[in-house]
Amino acid sequence: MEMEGWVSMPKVELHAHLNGSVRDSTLLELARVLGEKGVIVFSDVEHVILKNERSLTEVFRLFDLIHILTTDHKIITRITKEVIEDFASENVVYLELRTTPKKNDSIGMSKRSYLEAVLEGIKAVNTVDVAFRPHNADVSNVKRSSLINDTCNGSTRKKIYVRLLLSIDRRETTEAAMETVKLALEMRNLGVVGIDLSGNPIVGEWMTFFPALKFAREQGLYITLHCGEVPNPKEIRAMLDLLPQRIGHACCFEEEEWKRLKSLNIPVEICLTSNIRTNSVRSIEVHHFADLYNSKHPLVICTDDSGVFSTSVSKEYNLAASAFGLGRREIFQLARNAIEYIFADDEVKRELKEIFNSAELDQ
Ligand code: 6MZ
Repeated sequence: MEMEGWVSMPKVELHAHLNGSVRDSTLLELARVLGEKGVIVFSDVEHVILKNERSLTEVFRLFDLIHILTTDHKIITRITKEVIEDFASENVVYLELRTTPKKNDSIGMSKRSYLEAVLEGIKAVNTVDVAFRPHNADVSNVKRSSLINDTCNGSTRKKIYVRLLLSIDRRETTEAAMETVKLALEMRNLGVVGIDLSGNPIVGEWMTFFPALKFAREQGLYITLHCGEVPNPKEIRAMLDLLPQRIGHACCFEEEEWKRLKSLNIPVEICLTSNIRTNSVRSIEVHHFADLYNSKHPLVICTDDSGVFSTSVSKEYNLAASAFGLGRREIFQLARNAIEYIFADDEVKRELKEIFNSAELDQ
């Protein structure tokens, strides 16, 4: 199938890191400005941004560079707006965007003000209607009755649901992680639905994050964890014992861990290009997608970092289809199944099902 076919299909994106999803053109523009100010040497970073294959370690070095480029409330607002518009332009109808609230005293940034800048970015989106507050909160940001392709003033408007997950970086302390969870709880009626644990998988100890994650779970926040990006059986077991509502990656699982995951039926966020580029999985032919798909384990195809890995949800669907011999119908069904694994209420699920049903009739 042509790329256009994947682009036009409604899609659900559940694993996208804000700073990993920034357009190259924006990163280059930001690098140029910082180069002129003498903060960085533009030519040094240019080739790093226009990248290719890179190891997991190099990816985390790149994130440190991206964070230098995006350190500013205004820029956080801008990239949030652009990232949502980019996903919406390829017909993602439900997006869970995750980001790590950052504290930076030198520019007067707190975790809260960082998150407020993200929320500003959501409100600034103008190519598409954005529904980001839970239904039981204020719904004035978008007409409740409007579905996708709502006709407004004679023109057709698209709609995207956006929910936020706050990430805890594995470099953080227990206190910093706890601060993120408390912030998520305070911002619940503004579309924050859950907590993610991410960052360099060889950094940090599970017991550092556990108290904050346990607290988040007890408070009813949804939890998704980067799990098994590197071999670490002890941590994988502890993570599954927390009963997260989803996990990301699951690249380095052994027999025992697969058994446990499958018996718990925890949905897996699959990021094919990311896993291959970072060498977390040797090649697409041996990717665990195939086994999970064949055993009907809940999974969802996601991008991880569409900017860093030069991908999109459409490209990931296309890759899954060609690598595993799946047709449009099967991929459509996978996207529709993902509705069950989203961190939103039944009303949103019902509306998304309607969107998929009408898209199916259009085929
Ligand atoms: C683990 C990852 C990741 O939060 O600054 N991140 N963590 N594994 C991955 N696989 C390649 N890709 C991204 O977005 C960037 C941050 O997301 C996490 C890292 O902590 C990275 O610094 P935010 O918006």
